[in-house]
Amino acid sequence: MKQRAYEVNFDGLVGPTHNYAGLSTGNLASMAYGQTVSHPKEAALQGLRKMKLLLDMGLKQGVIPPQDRPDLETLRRLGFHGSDEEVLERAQRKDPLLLAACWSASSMWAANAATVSPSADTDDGRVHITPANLLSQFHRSLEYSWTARLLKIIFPDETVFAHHPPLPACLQYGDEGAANHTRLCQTHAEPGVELFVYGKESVDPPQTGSRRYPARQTKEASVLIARMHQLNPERTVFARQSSEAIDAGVFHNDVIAVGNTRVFLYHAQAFTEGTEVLDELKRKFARCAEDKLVLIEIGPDRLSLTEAVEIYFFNSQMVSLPANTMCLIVPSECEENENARKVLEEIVQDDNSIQAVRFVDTRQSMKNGGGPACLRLRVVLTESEITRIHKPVLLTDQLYEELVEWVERHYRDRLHPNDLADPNLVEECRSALDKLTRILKLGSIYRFQ
Ligand code: SUG
Repeated sequence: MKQRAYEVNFDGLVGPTHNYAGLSTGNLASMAYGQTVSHPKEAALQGLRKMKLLLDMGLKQGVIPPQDRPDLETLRRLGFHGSDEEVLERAQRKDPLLLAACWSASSMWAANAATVSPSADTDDGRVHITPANLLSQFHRSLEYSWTARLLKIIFPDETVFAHHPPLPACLQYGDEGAANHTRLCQTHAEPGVELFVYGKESVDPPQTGSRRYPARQTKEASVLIARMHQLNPERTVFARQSSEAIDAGVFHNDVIAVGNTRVFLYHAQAFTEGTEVLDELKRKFARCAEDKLVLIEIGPDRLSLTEAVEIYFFNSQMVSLPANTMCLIVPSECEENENARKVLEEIVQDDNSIQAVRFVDTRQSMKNGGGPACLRLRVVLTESEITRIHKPVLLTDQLYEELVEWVERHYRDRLHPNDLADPNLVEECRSALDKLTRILKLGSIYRFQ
């Protein structure tokens, strides 16, 4: 008999250096809130509460620890010398944006950590994992080498987990991970259709594509990942984001579409040649599933692109509950928006398995352009694969309590980009992360350890 499989959401734990530096062009929230005060403690607690909510719903939830910041090694490589204190002070004076990039807690958006294909979809029956190179933003490109090491620690057994290196670091292969990847299937245990969404292609003639803001994911990257993951072309779909969407602030596809098992919820303006994409999805889905694919399209008359981006309506998590129904975990900004409330009511009334909506407060993350779905990396695992992972990162009631206490003890209430030259903050972060590795039983994973 086929083993059961579960979607395990691994959320990025918000790091103690969570700040608003305005680093991401095309991410409207990051641009709007840059250089304002952040609240790291509240940010981390909001993230933990969301994880606990899923745990309480009977779902499996994992934790991905934050990266070691500031990245002093990079600051030194880029020409700032002296003691730690001198490096910080000089970088603050000469290049405050570079300094902020090296302090960014951006690895919290675990949807960008990697692309993961479950074993049911791959030729060799292993779970395939490719860390994203995140080339399009300098501060995010600092994440991938450590992410690759960490994922090998969390998913250690190479007979079960196939780890690929991040794609070569060149523009043509810009990859942003699972934020542009959706899997549709009958049940998590069965082979599914993997949808890869990209924003540009290197053969694009000049003057095509988005005008106001840059596209991040390339088609070449998506195609390479599908090949490396040994996916069946009959169950793989590539779709291009519409330039309109990118120019409205949709820097990743998970800002405008979300899917789970046999349900796909998306905005009508999400894709270029949307009708062809949906036809291909339906056709390929029909070959591997008993049920029909449920497509929930939201047109601009119900929610405009601008509004959808403002409240991150589609950056919701769509999860299967143990009782065979689904729940949408939606940013609390949607609760305050009349159009969004109406659309949600209609979705729940329609015949589509989604029977509940839960609003979550992720406002601290949202001010940097990261909603509930950005904070998690979905990993579909069979029962026996779950037994092969590093289990101390799986959330339990006790781990939740320990992490809350750890945040309360180590995190600052407020942080402004001007605070990033403070050498005390370096020590505070190291002592926090050192303690965290003990809580999560990870050994010495940080450079300073
Ligand atoms: O890459 N923001 C992140 C948000 C990532 C959201 N992820 C998904 N949609 N899956 C980004 O733009 C802002 C950092 C700053 O401005 O301080 C930032 O990196």
